[in-house]
Amino acid sequence: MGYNLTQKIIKDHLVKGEMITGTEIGIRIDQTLTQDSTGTMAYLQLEAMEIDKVRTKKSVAYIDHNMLQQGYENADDHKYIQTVTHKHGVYFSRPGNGICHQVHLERFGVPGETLLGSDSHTPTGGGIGMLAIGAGGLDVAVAMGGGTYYITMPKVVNVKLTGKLKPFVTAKDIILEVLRIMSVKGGVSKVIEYTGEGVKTLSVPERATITNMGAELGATTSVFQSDNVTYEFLKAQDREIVWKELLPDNDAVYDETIEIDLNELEPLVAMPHSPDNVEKVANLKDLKVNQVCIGSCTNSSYLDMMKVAKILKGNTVHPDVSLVIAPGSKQVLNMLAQNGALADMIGAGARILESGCGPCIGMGQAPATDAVTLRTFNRNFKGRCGTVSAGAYLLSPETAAVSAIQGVLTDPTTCNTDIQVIIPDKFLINDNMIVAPAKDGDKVEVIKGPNIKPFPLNEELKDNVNGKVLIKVEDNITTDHIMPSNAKLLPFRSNIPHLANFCLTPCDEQFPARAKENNGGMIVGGDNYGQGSSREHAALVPLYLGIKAVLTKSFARIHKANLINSGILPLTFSNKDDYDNISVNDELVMDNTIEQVKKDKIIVHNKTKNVDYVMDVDLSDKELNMIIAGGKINFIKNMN
Ligand code: MIC
Ligand code: SF4
Repeated sequence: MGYNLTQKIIKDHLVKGEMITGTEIGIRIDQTLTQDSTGTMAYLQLEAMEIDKVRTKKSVAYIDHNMLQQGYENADDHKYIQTVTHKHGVYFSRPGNGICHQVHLERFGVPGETLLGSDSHTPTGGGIGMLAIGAGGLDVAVAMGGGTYYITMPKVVNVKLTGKLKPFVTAKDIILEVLRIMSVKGGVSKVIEYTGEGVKTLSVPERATITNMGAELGATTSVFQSDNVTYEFLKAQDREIVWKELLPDNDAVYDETIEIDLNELEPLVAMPHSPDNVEKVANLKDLKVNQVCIGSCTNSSYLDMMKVAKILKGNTVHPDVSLVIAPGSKQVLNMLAQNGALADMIGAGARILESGCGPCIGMGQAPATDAVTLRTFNRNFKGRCGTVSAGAYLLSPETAAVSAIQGVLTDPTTCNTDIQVIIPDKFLINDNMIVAPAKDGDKVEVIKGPNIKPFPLNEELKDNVNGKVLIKVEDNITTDHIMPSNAKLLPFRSNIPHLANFCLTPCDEQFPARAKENNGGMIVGGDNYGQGSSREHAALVPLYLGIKAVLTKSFARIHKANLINSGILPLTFSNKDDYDNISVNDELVMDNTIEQVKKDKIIVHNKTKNVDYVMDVDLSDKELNMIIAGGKINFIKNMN
């Protein structure tokens, strides 16, 4: 029996366990990446673990999220990350150099290697044939120290692509189609592997658009083969030396197969407020548009930007539309500036933003009240754009650009501009915004401004865990709900006490006050609780507020790991109907907790309603020990 790509890479990196689906395995991590909004925490944790020098093949710290210096806070974070990385052997990508995933693909990604990143869109690296996984900052810090990364051996889904995309139908439409088919929880515990003849027709940036937004499926990661197309991309980046061929075996076996005929695909759009709420653009045409944003780690490559420039050239952005464009990296922006495409964008009235995440994470460009905003991004959760009443639609750069001119959502296949762009033979290579780590790290002083506060640590698990239900939320609650991020909050990513005042406020304004009044308690959630961002703040802030357990129908992968790392019990209802029978303010009691959790099940007694719930404790032995120790840092300390 042959291996698929996922199995091949895992096999090469397997340190613990066996490749048996559903069991825990440990893999060696070759590369790590962090970005600034999760990075401060990751490096504080690296320091707390007393790791002198990173032990990976390459670790890179990017500054791309927190780019509005409204006050000293962001600048403090940047200074801290720059100095701490310089000291500990990490490459530092300066603000302005671009979005982590775009730059990593261009300048660092290596086919067949593993990449762990403190950002949920790390799977972008799957476009170049990496096994690239998003995780909480603490897991990335451990990997930087040479520690093994543990995951559940995933199922592997074969998405077989046949045929070829029609003009103006794009890679974004492929991933939107996969989201339509699988939904935002369809990828949990799975790796999505793309195969079939259609793969050869897709360039590396197109493949990366698809693997990037695989995060929205809840998948562990997504991966493409490394072939001739990969070679050509790496050669144009002057990095063909790192290329190696990586193909699935002819008799590779998959757990599921989905077939998509690229010839049949049409331009698609994800409607508010979920990336899987997919509809054909043609069915929504003439929707009046107020704002169009082009960029983000999903769609900001040179290829995307050139197509947009060709569409905009000689046209004018509709008077009722604000069009903003953020090219993904300095390389892309510089090339557009040199070849005149930037002038075509500016000439049409586009507002050019710096190369960073910007509006994707609500760092500026919040749309007007009730606005319709078209975005080439990957998430359209309610309020993420900065305006709760606005509706965000996710689509391709081509659809976005054509619609920006028309002022209404427009099917781009009706356009007859020639937008053919091929990957250049040589990209513009200038790594002058990447700072290599210090040769003599000991001499580097780490600078921590007043915005950098210590992170909270949990206590050992108690034998009796009691508390009130402080909130009950529905299915698919995102980490954007649990720990909102926007221009006002992002500067406080290293200040947990401040962030705690905003925890779960999009669901219930009173939650932080109630949690404080009651000295903590429990959270009750539905299915896929904690989907979305990798931010461990969505666990650290509940920890700070005294949350002891989260009871749900099911969890999203990264958030569950972050809860365990923080020593908060993640429990799932054995009988999902029990969810209906639990209310806010109910008093819950767990007796003999330690004894019970070891048995994979725990009885939670609802004192108010006088009923018992059987909760599943789905933890590996290692995770169980972390929970008992009061989180990963305590667990590591106890081992030493
Ligand atoms: C996101 O897209 O939600 C973010 C902001 O990039 C997050 C990371 C963070 O919250 O800092 C992610 O995707 O992990
Ligand atoms: Fe940045 Fe948006 Fe990508 Fe997150 S999804 S890394 S905020 S561009």
